[in-house]
Amino acid sequence: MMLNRKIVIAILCAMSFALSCTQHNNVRAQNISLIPAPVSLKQEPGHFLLTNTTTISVPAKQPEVARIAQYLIDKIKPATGYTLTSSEGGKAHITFTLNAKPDARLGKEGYTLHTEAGKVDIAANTPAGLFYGVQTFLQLLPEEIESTTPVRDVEWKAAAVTILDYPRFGWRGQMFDVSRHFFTKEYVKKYIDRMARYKMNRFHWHLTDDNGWRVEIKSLPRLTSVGAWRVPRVGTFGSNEPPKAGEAATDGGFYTQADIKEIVQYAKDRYIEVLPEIDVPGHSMAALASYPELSVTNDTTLKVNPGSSFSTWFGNGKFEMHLDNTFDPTDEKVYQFLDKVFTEIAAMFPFEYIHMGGDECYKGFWERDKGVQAFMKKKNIKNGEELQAYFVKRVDRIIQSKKKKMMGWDEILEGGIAPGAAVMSWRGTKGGIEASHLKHPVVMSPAPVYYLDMYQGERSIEPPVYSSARLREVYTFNLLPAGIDTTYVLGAQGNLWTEQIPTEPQVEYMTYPRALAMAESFWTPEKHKSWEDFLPRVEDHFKRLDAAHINYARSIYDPIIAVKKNAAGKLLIELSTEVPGLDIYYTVDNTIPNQYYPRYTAPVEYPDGADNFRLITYRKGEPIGHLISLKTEDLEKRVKK
Ligand code: TNX
Repeated sequence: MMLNRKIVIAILCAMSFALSCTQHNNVRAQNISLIPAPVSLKQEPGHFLLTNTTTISVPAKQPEVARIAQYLIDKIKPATGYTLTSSEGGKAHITFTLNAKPDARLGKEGYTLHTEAGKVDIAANTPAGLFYGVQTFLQLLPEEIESTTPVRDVEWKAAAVTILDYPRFGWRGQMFDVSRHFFTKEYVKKYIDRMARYKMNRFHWHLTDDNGWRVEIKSLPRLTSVGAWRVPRVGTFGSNEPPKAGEAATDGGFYTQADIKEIVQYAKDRYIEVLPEIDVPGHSMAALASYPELSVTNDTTLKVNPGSSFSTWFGNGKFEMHLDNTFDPTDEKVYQFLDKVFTEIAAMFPFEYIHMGGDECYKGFWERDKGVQAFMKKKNIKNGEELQAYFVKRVDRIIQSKKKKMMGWDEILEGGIAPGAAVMSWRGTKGGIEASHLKHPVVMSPAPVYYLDMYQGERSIEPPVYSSARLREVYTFNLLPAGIDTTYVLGAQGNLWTEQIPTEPQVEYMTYPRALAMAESFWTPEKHKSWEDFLPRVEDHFKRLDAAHINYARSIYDPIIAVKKNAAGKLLIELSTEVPGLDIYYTVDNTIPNQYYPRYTAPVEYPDGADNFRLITYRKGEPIGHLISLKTEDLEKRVKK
């Protein structure tokens, strides 16, 4: 008996030793599923149990830390029904510590987190670090913690761990375009809160474009009384019917300056800086519909665009605009206008940068205008690019006069970059590489991979966009391309353009899960990243997103379909999946495929005379993907030459 007990104890010790020695970086073991994966994590046996008597202690006279404790209390309450209390100093179960002597490993945003039976210690050099420690702690609790209503019969356990964590990049951004479609102040807050949950810290707010001006500028009231409103349309954005004569512009909205202040504070409370974008000189139809005298065409019939077509795209990034959506770079009135805009913007947004757009500016109306030609001759400006560079430099001076730094899309490199300007690389990574060599700060947000408006799964059932970015591509993308000078890379971001995103559920569908892949790419050391390890964690987080009622996309479960022609000229269909372990069932006879139909094992030769190829994925005997149906002519169109 005695001996047996000794043996049992010896085995238990050996097990606990083995466990305490397991050094996971990208862990999912033992019910731990963290996104982004921390720098280092050590799991120990046991857990911390959260109860309605759990107490929190914060350092004395640190209202900011007390506020973070309150954030934790507020997050825990809906699901658990517990109202935890926090007090200054003294003994408690959960302790927040601001390191008296900074821990050099942690920097400005890192933290250490230790959990064990009866105790949680979160320490950091800064409140931001503590906030991220809280986010990690919340992810250690069961997924039901995300519920907005009480969940019974859950043991609120957090595995015992020791975590050391800090970010790879200081700029971890998400851009939200509220011009193409307007989203309410409440929803913008939701979007920001969800960013913070995954340790994102820059909210780039695309506030103006052809389809709506969304920020109140008190000295220029028409920008919102006219520019925030367009005629209502449902349909495919880009092919909508143009405004009809006399039709009322009833669709849209804008944020008052009070709204903006509220959102900036809300973001700040979550350690997120807000980068406002005023997109000029192109993409400005809403502003010019309000003040038509500011373009070279002075077109007083111009209306805020309701998603109707006004341009032709020739490929290779070449395009022509049929309506003038461009400010006149030769008119002093334009700079007076922009001075007013940026004065008010600078007062509303405390962040050090202001984004001035600068992308996709059509120069045709300028080039055809006699006045502009004379101006260029006088100033020895040789072409449209140089004229845009002249404009951008003037804007840079305005922005600097408001004690802010300017950022722009990578077009601001063309014709010579303004001194001190930072570049957002969107046309792939080459703009980023170039700017880094010119010693200008860079944010990497290359299309299509970091474009959250791209479709993420099987094309026929995803929104109509021009290119794709699947989760695996987003996750495995190397955001530091060969040849870039990394000293100038501030970080990276994902951009949610909303031409094809009219609703809140669709915002979520396009953002998640890809924002999780970006969050990990921007935070976690590159050497710890692994797609095989990330994928099951994403699936664990699907349960958290479900509990939080977030409409994430399940497109990863849909098959990847490639069509070729074989030597006999027949269609050959090759199927694969992003997620391992899925079965694909298909039919070619207009019936609905399921587990009783053929399972895909090798490329399928599509029979002559068939009308439809239908397929669906299963996992462990259960359907998991969408039912997909492709007509023969769709298959023909997909043939890879
Ligand atoms: C290009 S990215 C744009 C946006 C569009 C986006 C759609 C950039 C600077 N310009 O205006 O919304 O593509 O994917």
